[in-house]
Amino acid sequence: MTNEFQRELLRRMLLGRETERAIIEVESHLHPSVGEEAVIVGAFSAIERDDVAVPHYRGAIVASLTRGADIRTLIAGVLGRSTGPTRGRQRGDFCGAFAPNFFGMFSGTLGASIGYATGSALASKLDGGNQVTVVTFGDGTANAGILYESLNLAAMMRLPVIFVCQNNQYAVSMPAANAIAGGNLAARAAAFGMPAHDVDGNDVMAVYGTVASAVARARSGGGPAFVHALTYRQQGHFVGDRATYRSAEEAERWKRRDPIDTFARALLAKGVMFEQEMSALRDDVVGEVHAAAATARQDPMPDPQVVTPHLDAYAS
Ligand SMILES: Cc1ncc(C[n+]2csc(CCOP(=O)(O)OP(=O)(O)O)c2C)c(N)n1
Repeated sequence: MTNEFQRELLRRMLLGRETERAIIEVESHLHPSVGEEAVIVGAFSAIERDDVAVPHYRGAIVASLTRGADIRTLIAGVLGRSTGPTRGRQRGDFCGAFAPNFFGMFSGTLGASIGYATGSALASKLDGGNQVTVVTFGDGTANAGILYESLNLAAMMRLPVIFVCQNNQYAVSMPAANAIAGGNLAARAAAFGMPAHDVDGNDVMAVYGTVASAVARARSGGGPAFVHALTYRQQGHFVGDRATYRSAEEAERWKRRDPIDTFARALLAKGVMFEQEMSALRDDVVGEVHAAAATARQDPMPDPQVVTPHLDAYAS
């Protein structure tokens, strides 16, 4: 992997984290993905422009930016401004950007997006195209029945889809350790006869490498694969959740393994980047995000007539 690409992976993680931080200053309807950026950036950097991205709702913003979404429009959309992609009809972090080959969690129903991803891979296969779909989902969502229907169909039809479990160890307040029978998600997927990998979800290079090989295999007709990436949700389930259901020591231990800090340290140690270059990169990212957020925040909220036209029917 080139030095330039390693720097780009770091930039994407910084950009995602800083964007969530800027949004949280004004909007509390957000499910922070702080600590999980290596899975999101690693997985969605491993596909090409024409491939299909189906992100978990947590991290949809980071995934959108990784796929090249316009940051100002993205922030305006999350803030429900009239300049957003739906002109204010949709707000919040579930959908990320509205972009080609990008599926948000449009229904609010967890697991549905695994079905969209499998359908997308089926469409690529039926069309004779060579698009690959990558889908991410949480450990809680990994217990949904639709995952197992999808693994079965994908394996039987050798569909070009990579299932990536972004295991942040909690589903709201439920620890994964108390919810996953057998305790081994990769073993479940392997039972469907597809390659299943366990990867360090705080190591962006490891996630990228594992997903990129699975994508190459799928593109050449080898069928689906499953990647279980273990990471940690550093913040609460939503902004304002104080996460009192877990110990401060546990959170602190994982914070020391923060994926951005560890990758930044590794790039410095390997001489891929120098201190000055890295602080310039951080400053650039902060500047870009703050310029975009400042202008998006000034944008008007939508006209109530635009977002609730149906209310007229009740008024008359
Ligand atoms: C089918 C369904 N069941 C329950 C919910 C409520 N719900 C929203 S987020 C969440 C936790 C999901 O956990 P996980 O898949 O691990 O993702 P994380 O929030 O940890 O990123 C739950 C249960 C939902 N949205 N959809």
